Amino acid sequence: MSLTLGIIKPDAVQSGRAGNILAHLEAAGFTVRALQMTRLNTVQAGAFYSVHKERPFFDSLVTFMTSGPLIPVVLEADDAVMELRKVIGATDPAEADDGTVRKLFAESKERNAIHASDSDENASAEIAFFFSAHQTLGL
Ligand code: FUP
Repeated sequence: MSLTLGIIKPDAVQSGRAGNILAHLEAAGFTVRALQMTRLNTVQAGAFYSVHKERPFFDSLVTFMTSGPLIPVVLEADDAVMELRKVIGATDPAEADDGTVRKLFAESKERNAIHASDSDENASAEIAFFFSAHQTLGL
């Protein structure tokens, strides 16, 4: 078993889809190991997406990610990083496979409902970004 970080993004929280997305992830075989609702400020969102800081969509992405509450969730499964990437689908919901979270729940390429870590290394760093030691003691 391994861990990954998912984030139910502000669009999905605001539109009342968070519970359905969590249910979808559990039905897909993930176990929720830690979860919180929080908000990011501009510095925090910029740091989280710093890999994209030179991209034209960066400022808009940061504005979106700071627009409301979001729900980081630590998920466990066999090959969790790869499995969650499969279950969420392509970045743009218009290109996502049927049955994926983004196809079912996302509004657009930017407002795309969910984030998933893209490597084990990034999963560890992203879990530590949102969860402190006492929240992950059992992991
Ligand atoms: P993903 O790993 O599928 O979340 O996608 P990326 O890491 O490539 O992009 C991170 C986020 O930037 C996406 F979730 C949405 C946003 N983005 C845009 O808004 N426009 C783009 O053209 C690409 C990404």
